[in-house]
Amino acid sequence: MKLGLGLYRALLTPENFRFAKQAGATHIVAHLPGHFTRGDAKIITSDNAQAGFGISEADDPIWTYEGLRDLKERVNAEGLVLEALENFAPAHWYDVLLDGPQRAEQMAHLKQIIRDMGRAGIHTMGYCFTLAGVWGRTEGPYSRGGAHSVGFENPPQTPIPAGMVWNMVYDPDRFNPDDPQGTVGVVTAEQIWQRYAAFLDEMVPVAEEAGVKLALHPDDPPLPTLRDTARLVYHPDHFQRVIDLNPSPSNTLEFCIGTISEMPGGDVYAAIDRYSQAERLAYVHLRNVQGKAPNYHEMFVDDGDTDMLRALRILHKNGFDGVIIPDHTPLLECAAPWHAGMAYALGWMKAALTVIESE
Ligand SMILES: [Mn+2]
Repeated sequence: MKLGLGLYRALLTPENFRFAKQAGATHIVAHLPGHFTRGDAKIITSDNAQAGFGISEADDPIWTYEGLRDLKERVNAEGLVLEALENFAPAHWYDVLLDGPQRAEQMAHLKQIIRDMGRAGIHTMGYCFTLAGVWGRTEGPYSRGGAHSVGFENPPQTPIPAGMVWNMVYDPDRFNPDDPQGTVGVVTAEQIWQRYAAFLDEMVPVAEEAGVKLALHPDDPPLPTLRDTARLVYHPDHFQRVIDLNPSPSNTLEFCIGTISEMPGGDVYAAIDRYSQAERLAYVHLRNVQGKAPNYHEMFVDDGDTDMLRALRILHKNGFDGVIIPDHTPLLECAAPWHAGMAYALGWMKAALTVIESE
């Protein structure tokens, strides 16, 4: 297995690439949409603001062939591999998710992104096919020693305001959380699976030709519906339905152990065993959690419901040789909370891999 670090858009700097390398990582996953920074010190993947994770920008030049090629060159220049991109910008595919009037145009753009990735030599695209996205999280001193992390505490749910999808605003003119100009409305399980199947049917052949794997992240929080919209993968068995939709090796999983452990009725070890044996994991998010949806808190990697050493041993036993990254981690109380949290997780993971691979 290989150790990687996920970096948000604003963190894709030479300094952070060197930080990753110094902490033992060899691979980078670039999470492109989103504004997960507030000030220099505080970076946490939660936002109580009504605008969710912020405004999704459609015209970020990183999404062109040249932008992707330059990103890869910058990562390579520090002696690292750019393993994957994570998540299309909501502004690029809201009507794919909503089955709206610009769907065809947006699908054509997503296909172009996949072709450009292949041409630039970036071979995995992580994505999450979700309408409500990661919504409703709280933030507090939930982790060991009062370290700040995020959680979900079964909040009262409001419909998704028009102009928002994936917990980001794609149309600032329409979006008004105080006086919504309509809502996304109810989306049934049948509708979301239909939309997802249509997406896969069109995207998988393009991904195969480009030499790119599409890697689906499960719904976080894993609930049957969120804000009136049905979710795809909220139990480990649902991954099988995803695979059965299209057996292509380009149809893979962004295997988030944190989200899986939050799934009511799921067995995280059985799920890891099943899907790693099936060789369906593109890469792995390692995150520990206490509790299950709809009530859980994120914890340090060594301090939650999942025995991470056992989880990693199962991956190793099944020959998984891909990249594992810390997902999110609690913030360590110091001058660089996010970096310290990530360095802690990476150090623990590197030690765990050293032990497992020497057994
Ligand atoms: Mn994840």
